[in-house]
Formats: sequence, C-alpha cells, structure tokens
Amino acid sequence: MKRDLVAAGALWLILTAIGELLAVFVDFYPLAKADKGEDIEHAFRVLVYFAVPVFTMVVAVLVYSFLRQHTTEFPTDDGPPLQGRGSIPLAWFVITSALTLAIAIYPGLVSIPNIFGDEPNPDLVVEVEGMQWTWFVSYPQHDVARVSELVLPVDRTVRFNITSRDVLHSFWIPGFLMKIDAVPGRTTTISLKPTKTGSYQTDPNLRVQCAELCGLFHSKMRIPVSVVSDEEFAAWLEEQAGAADAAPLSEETEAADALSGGIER
Ligand SMILES: [Cu+2]
Repeated sequence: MKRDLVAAGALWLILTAIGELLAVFVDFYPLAKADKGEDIEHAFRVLVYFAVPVFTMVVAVLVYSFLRQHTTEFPTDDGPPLQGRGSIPLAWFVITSALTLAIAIYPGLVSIPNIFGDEPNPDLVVEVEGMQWTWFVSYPQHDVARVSELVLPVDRTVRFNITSRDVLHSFWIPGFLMKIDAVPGRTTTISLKPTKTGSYQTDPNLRVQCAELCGLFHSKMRIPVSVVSDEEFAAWLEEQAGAADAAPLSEETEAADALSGGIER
C-alpha cells in the first residue's frame, strides 16, 4: 500500500511538473483586445494553473491503478470496503476546499466588481438593441442611430447600454472576452476600453455575437466590430450622419437591411 502511494505520488508530481510547464510556457490563452478582458485573461491562466494538479492526480491514480492492478479475468465481486476517515481523504478535502476558497476570492471577489463596475464618465455611450436576429447600434451623443455595425475609437472608455426588443439575447464580443445579457424591458450596462485597433475583416473575434439561444438564426445574429483611431472614428460618424440625411429609412426597411447586410449569412 505504501509503495503504491509513493509510486502514484511520484507519477503525480512528474505529470504536474510537465503540466505546469506547459501551462506557463505554451501560449494557448485567449488574448483580450479590451482592458476589462485582461482580468478574464488573467483569471483563465490562474484557473488553468490550479486545475493542472487536480487533473494530473486523477490521471496518475487512474494510470497507476491500471498498470498495477488490472487483470484479464472478469471480476465477479466488489473489492474490500474502504473504512474510516483516513488522512488522505482529509488532506484531499482540505486542499480542494482551500483551492475553491482561493478561487472564490481571486479571481472571483476581486475581479468581478472590476469587470462589471460602471464607468461614471465614459468617453462614449453606445446603445445596443438586440432583436431576432440582428443588433442595432446607436450613438446618442453623435446623432447616429440604429446602424448594424459597431465602430469604436481605440483607448477610449465606452459604456454600452444594452436591451432587447423581443426575447433574451446576449451581447458578446469574443475579442474583448466580454459578455452580458440583453433583456427585454431592461437595460444592462457594461463599460470597457478597447486597447487594440482591428476589424472583423482581419480578426473574426471582433464581432458582436449573440450568445443566448434565441431562435432559428441565433448563430447568424452577429454584426462586425471595428476598433479605429480617433480620426477614423470621427470620419465614420460623419459618414453615418450624411447617409442618414440622404435616405431616412422606415423601421421595417432598416430591419430588412440589417438582416441582409452586415455580415453575409
Ligand atoms: Cu439572440
């Protein structure tokens, strides 16, 4: 029994060392293109570091038991019952409870208020309305209403006021690692600052995507996102204002345009 414990423990330590090295040095983590997303990115790393020893313990015990104890005969009865509390289950309980508590504090209690904290004086307010199956974006400070693309200036704080016209949707920008529900009859808000320029054309993660199953074309409910310089943003706003003056649209044609335009489905 003691020999088995030492051998399985050694296998666990070796697998944990390999796993932690991979977790630290292999760059498979999502990269956030907005400030608040960096908290998510960091939380992702911490959770992977914590998960590695838990995962490798299960694998070590499984592999070791298989190699040492397997038999070609089909077992006809159960093994001897395990009795008593023992120091190993107690240690397991203490360690996993401590890990859970640590995660609840960080990233849990520390990061969540930061991620969902409001920005009292945002540089830009953006209103977003979801409907089956597209998004309408308005810029109330700039008289730009109901466009089907999201254009943001880089390094400026933005507050999104989000709602839904019909059913539950979820406003998700994968490139920002941020997501929040769009609820009919209610406004949810999220504030963030895009930190890198880019657009959907070169980075498919820069899109507003619905992340709440909302009907037949749920997976197609997406519009492109561009993060641009201040000058490009000003030029874009001007262009939108000009387009609205030239051709005022009824709500219906606007919705139809949005469905057929934006990103090809
Ligand atoms: Cu939806």
